[in-house]
Amino acid sequence: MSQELTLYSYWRSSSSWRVRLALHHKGVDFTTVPVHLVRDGGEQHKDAHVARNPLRQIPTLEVQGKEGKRAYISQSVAIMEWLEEAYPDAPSIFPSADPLQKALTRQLTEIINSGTQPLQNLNVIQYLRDDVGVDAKAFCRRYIQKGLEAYLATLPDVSGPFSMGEHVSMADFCLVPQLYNARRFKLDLEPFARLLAIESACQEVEAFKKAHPDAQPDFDANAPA
Ligand SMILES: N[C@@H](CCC(=O)N[C@@H](CS)C(=O)NCC(=O)O)C(=O)O
Repeated sequence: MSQELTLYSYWRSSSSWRVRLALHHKGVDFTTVPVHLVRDGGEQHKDAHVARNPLRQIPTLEVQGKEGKRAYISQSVAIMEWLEEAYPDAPSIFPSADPLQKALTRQLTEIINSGTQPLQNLNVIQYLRDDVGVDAKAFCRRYIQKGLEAYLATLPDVSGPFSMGEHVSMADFCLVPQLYNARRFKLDLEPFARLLAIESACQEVEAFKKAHPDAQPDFDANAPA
């Protein structure tokens, strides 16, 4: 399938990073349109973006819909699953076609996607900090820790450097950005040696180099931590 894809993204958005990983892993060309999550109150709240993503989040992928109309897909996991189906001949985001291996990959994916990242998202931090008046960073750190503990405990007993064994997968696409966020929230990662070893293996893979926040067109070296 050949079509123009546009990714609405922010350089250090972990969910956008997952999608960049899947795109580079599959070798699919795309154009990045940065949506700055902080500047000017946050571009995710502008009408043009809300029309693309009513939850006021990124990523959103703009694709070719029916009869040449553009369509928008939000939710990083839905986007990665769409890529898998739209580009079946490109490298898979699953370790194998075996249904159990796919389910185990999705399980790890959801530990990050549903069980961890939403509890440390920007709008949650802003609400806790500005409206509730609690230590938002401590809250986020707690839930990132719980998420990573669950991920570690759930990892299958397989040989190979990646979460699902010999093949990089969608689970790794979620884990690596979440570890980056863990560092931003100053979580002690010492108890997570196996996760750090997976991260090191991933960092050697070309897709991970291309998708890294520092390599994005909107990367800002002076952004506050
Ligand atoms: N489940 C969603 C999560 C998307 C999400 O939380 N995006 C964050 C950046 S990583 C965002 O846009 N936050 C904006 C805000 O909180 O205002 C997905 O996987 O795409």
